[in-house]
Amino acid sequence: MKDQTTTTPSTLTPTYETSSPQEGQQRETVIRFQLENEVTHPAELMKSDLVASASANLPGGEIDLAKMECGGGSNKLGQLYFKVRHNVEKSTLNITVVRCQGLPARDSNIGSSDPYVKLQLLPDKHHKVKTRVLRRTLNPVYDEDFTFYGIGENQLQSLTLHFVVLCFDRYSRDDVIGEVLLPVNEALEEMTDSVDSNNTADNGNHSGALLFRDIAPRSHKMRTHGRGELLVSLCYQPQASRLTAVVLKARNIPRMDMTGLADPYVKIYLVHNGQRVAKKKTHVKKRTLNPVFNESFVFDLPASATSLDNISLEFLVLDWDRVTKNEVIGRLELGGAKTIGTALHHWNEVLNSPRRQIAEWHKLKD
Ligand SMILES: [Ca+2]
Repeated sequence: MKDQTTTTPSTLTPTYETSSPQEGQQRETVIRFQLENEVTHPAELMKSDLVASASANLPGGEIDLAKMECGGGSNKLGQLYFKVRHNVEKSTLNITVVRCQGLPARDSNIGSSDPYVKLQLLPDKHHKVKTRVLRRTLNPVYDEDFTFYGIGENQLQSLTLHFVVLCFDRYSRDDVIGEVLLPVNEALEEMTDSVDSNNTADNGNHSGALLFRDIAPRSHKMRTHGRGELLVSLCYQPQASRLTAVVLKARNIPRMDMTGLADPYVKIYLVHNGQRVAKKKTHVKKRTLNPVFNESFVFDLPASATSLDNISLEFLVLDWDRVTKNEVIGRLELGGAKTIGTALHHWNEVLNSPRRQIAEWHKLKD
């Protein structure tokens, strides 16, 4: 099992209690922390990142099997089912990740996926918890409880639940299937409504109510705001059979961290005949959306490459993350048959002006 705990930021004082799952029992992960900081821009977060999605309630706790078997409705990313409870006396917020249904198959070989769910309370993203990974299923049932301590009633309106559904990958980066964002207040109201409408209220015991949301694409915020732009400079030296790439800077990087910032760095691959033959990377620039790198990389072309005909450079801009795997923000490919737009223009300039450093801005793509 992966590490449950996260690094402690200076403004919070969390402790963790994790009990191991036993057969037939819910596993419970308890997180205690005291919010000392006030929220920075909750309203702004909501505006751009909140994904409005279908909000119909399922009757308390009941699963529509017919719907489940045909993949859970029209959303191709599936649905997430969960429960949210707040205990005023104890100042605890309890979230149960119940299950997902109709997830897309990420492993085409077996037509399945190894999904798990990450949960954090925004705006402080440092307290991530996650469910266990369930193997080879598109309808995983987790029933895992996560309790956040030290959450008073007055804090509820500034907090947002952020679920990310991922597919575990043993060999590479875990794949993000999608996400659900929901203000805590809204979730609690819906829990209450759901209980009332089903007439199962039992002295504030909301165990019968179950919320669900469509899982939205993770790229939502990137589609809205773009993936940012990258300024790179290239120089081709035919005699030395060498290509120099300078990663100068990037701008308008999307807010990967929900704190309003990102920690970008750039990976560069030299591609020959469709194969990545060399790899370099810049340093990570922490907490910025407009990083300045100014790092130069020299690529010696493969001996069999007598020109730039079958050569291209692939730039990947990634967001470094202390807790989870680094996520790709955007890509740029210079050279190669599919190059168009500014990339094609830039590449032609480089070809036509050997031994000159030529810089150009490029929009990052997915
Ligand atoms: Ca980050």
